[in-house]
Formats: sequence, structure tokens, C-alpha cells
Amino acid sequence: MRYEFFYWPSIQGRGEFVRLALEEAGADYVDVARKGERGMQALFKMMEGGRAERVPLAPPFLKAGKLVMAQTANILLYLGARHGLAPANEAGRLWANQLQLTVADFVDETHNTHHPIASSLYYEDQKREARRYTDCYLKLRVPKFLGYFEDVLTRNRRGDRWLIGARLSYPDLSVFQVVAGLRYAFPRSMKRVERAIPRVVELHDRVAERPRIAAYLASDRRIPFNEMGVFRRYPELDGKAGR
Ligand SMILES: N[C@@H](CCC(=O)N[C@@H](CS)C(=O)NCC(=O)O)C(=O)O
Repeated sequence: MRYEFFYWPSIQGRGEFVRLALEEAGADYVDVARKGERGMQALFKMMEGGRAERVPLAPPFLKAGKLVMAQTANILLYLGARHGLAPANEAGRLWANQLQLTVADFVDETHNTHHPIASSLYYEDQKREARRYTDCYLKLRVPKFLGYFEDVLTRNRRGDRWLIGARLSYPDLSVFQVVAGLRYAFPRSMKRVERAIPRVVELHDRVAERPRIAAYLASDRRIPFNEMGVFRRYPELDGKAGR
């Protein structure tokens, strides 16, 4: 079955967590909105819902045969089970979902660094608030979330290579993406933070070296980070020394 993946065509955004899982799985998929004008129309059509009973609110969406699903963590729950990217038992599946929802919380907070007041306003219209918000985010929230994942790795009884058990699962891909995104958005602050999270940094490198992920990162399917996505580089936000 060929999956149809629907997401904004010019950003990594939340969709990237799904793209990474599809790539690691070696799944057959089309990134629909990246297929020109008709692809964009298909994305908008999906958002309008047509006559469907169960309509999603916001992309990313995944179409798998007749199934249409949204919410990044929900899509990953599905792909994880189908492609061996999550434990097979219930406790393990819930644990993977719990870690992914924690990533989702962090992604929301990261989005707030450039949009602390409203998504509908330009960053330029909320710069002062963005600076206040991001100071706290960098000082408290980034160390807290990354420190949490470091702790999860440390506590894993099957070793500290992966978040869950002895094999890669989809939350590992997501933590890779978080580290890559933070390095792009806040390079100065990340240098400092990374000293306290060696296992998370190693996990990032381990994921980047996976043959399918390495091939994906080197391909034009990987959209470069930019100032429209979740992880944006605004040097004025990157810690006091960056101003
Ligand atoms: N919790 C959802 C959030 C989805 C979401 O916010 N999608 C963004 C793009 S990353 C969007 O297009 N939002 C449009 C809107 O909220 O109006 C998820 O993780 O998938």
C-alpha cells in the first residue's frame, strides 16, 4: 500500500516527525502537497473535509487506504505498530506514545518562542513577548525536556542506546529531530545545554547514521530548516549574549 502524506510543502514542522518514521520504515509514500499545484489543492481539499464523517483539524494527515488520520502522535502510533517502530506489547506501545506526546508538548512550547501571543500574528508583532518567553524557555524548559529524555535513556534497563528497550522506536527519531531543530534555532544556547545530555546527543548521532535516515537527510526530500517552521533561527532570541 502506498501511503499519502499531507503536510505543508515548504517546512519540516510537525510533519517532519512523520516523514522520519516513513523514511526509517522504508515505506512507500507520496508527500502529496510537494507534488505541485494539484498536490496543494489535494491538501486543502483534505482540510475542508468534503463529505467525510471524521475530519481532521490541522495537518499532518496520513491516508492509508481508506483510513485517514491526523495528530502527529496518533499517526506515529499507527506507523509504529505497522512497521516495527514500537514495542509490540501494550505497555511498550503506551510508553512510546507517552514519550511522543511529551515531544509534542515540547514542540508546542518551541512554537511559542516565536509566537507567544498568537499564531495569527506575525513574529515581528510579538517580538518583545517572544524574547521574554524564550528566555524562560531556554533557561528552564529546554534543560527540563532534554534532561528528561537523558533520564529515560539512563533508566532503560536494556542499555542507553535507545529510549525503549534494545531497539530503535519512533520516539528516538523524534528526539533526533528535536536536537537537530534546537541546534538550528538556538546554536549558542544548545552548546551549553548539550554538556548535560551526553546520551541524548549520542542518540541524535546514532539516528543520523541509520542508513535510511542518512540517505533521507542527504536527499532533497529533507526540506532545510527555515523561518516558517517550528524551529526558527532568530539570533536575537538565542540567549542574552546573542543580542
Ligand atoms: N497537535 C497537532 C497540531 C497540528 C498543527 O498545529 N498543525 C499546524 C502545522 S504544524 C497547522 O497547520 N495548523 C493550522 C491551524 O492550527 O490553524 C499535531 O501534533 O499534529
